Amino acid sequence: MLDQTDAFRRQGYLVFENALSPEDLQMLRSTCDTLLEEPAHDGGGNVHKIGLGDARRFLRHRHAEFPSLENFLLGKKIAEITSVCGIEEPMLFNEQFVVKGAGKGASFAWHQDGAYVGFDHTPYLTIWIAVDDATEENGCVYILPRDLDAEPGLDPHEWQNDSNELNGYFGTETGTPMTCKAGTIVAFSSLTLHSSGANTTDSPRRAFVCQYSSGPIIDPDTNAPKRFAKPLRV
Ligand SMILES: O=C(O)CCC(=O)C(=O)O
Repeated sequence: MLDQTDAFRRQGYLVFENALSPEDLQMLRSTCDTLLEEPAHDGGGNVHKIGLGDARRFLRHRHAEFPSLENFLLGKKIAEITSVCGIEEPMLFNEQFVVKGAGKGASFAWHQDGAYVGFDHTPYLTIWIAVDDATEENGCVYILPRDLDAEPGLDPHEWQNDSNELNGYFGTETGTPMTCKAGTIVAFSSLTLHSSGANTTDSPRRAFVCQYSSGPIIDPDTNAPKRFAKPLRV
């Protein structure tokens, strides 16, 4: 485990293949499909409206309505992953499905997740879960490996009005494609630059993203936790 924790610090991400039980994968699929029946909207953020209708949908913050999802989010598998990635006192900070529509699914520009927070905070962990197989054709995630101790900060990001997103990398590297089977977890730091491609296939590409901080992330404007601050139940 120390080796894995060290690898996470040195490259900014870890991949866990076959990480989900068939039951949890099915639960994520059915929850996502239930939410997809609702009309598409702008992604829901107060500051950043990153949704693009059916092309890039963010189905967010609904776990309290789905007890099996909440159990998963606060349960044993998440405890294992957060522990390996060095998150102490893990708390659920944020969660959302990310769905790229069939044949027209939009890409997502290079960014560090922490750039979307909007104020200084301790870096946190993003757990990205393939709900469908992820391929370069259907919009898999790409990662730029990062040594988290050598490069501990946020890079400058620019808001792009045409594509409703922040862009935080303007170089030429193409990144490492996270092609994987459904049920794989890619865990990366909120400092790790990542992007995702367009979905050119004729099926939607579903993923689930949940994020864990070490203790709450307090919004200085409200003095209250931003989004969630739910401790694990294990
Ligand atoms: O699932 C994707 O396409 C990427 C999602 C992502 O980058 C994010 O939620 O920060």
